[in-house]
Amino acid sequence: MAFWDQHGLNARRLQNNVEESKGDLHGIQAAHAEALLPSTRADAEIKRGLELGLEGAASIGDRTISCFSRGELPHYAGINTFLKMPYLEDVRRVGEYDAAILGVPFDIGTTYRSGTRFGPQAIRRISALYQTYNYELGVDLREQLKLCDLGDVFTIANIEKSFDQITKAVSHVMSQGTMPIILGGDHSIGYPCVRGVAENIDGDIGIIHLDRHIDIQEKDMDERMHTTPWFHATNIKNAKPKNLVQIGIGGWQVPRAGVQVGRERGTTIMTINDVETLGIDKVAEMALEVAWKGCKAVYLSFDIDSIDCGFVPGTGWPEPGGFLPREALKLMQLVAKEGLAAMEVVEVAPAYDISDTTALLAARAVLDVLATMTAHGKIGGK
Ligand SMILES: [Mn+2]
Repeated sequence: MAFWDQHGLNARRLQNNVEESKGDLHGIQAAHAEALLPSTRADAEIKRGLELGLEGAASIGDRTISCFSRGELPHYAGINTFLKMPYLEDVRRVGEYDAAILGVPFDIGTTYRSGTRFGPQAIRRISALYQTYNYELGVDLREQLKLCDLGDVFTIANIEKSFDQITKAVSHVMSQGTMPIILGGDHSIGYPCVRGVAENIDGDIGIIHLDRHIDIQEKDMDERMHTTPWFHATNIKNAKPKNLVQIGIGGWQVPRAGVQVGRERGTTIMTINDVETLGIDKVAEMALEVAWKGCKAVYLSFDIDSIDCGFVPGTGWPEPGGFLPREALKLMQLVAKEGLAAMEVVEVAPAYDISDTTALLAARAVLDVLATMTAHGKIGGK
């Protein structure tokens, strides 16, 4: 039998196998799972749009289209909140929501390029590209989660006073039983954010930190800059350094002052080399074990510069050799399965971004975390 004949037989056999076993494919299972999701809130959004935005012109055949855009469509229209979720002007009502987006337009803690004060705006704007449904995760956030956008914290040109504003804002959201999702801003905000979360936890809190930088020296140029959040966060009584996991650290931008503190305090540090050797599943398992040990809650800090700078040019201290986007997304999904008290995405600087890819990945991280927590029953139900 000629080689090509044999090849043809194998191909036919493979085709038969695929037909028999394709039900095992994630892709096929996800397609079936979609049928079980409700569309109640999507229908309500269309009804509301027709009421508030008037019915479409007579020539438009699709009668779900309103005259003024008042919902998800078109994706290029509208005044952008995060994922076009409701803007909650009255922050006293935040307890009605499962999770709340809050922007922290703050970048005076930067030590090289500034510009992350425009991070929240950029992330919100490009988040309009996304639907509320994710095929692989089988979740429709609009239907399964009550999410609002609180707008931004009023930060000023003073690091310490801004920290107090940030802590007060985050603590308020936490105190109402709502998960804060913080859009930075530079990484100095990690400290006041954790402070606001920790004071609402009856017990210890662990921190999972994705970064190329160690960010744990006491001061930088005499101030508490974005190189310092974990020094101060792990001074908080119920945020102990033994529960801080730092993943993706490495390269030529890790100051020795920070390395010394990490060593002295005994934080758990994993390089990209560790990630490559162990694999994402094992890294997530170890991170969860360390962060949750003796703790009641875990905080996730995602520095966008933990990703290889080829994917995220829009950041203050770009560094090659970090995570691939899908590695970081997978890692965050795996840690979100166990539940998170709060999450921050920091260091998006849109002035240096190209085609919004940096801001897009920041939005994507938030969505993946929320969807994973929803799928695993760790959030939702309000
Ligand atoms: Mn960093």
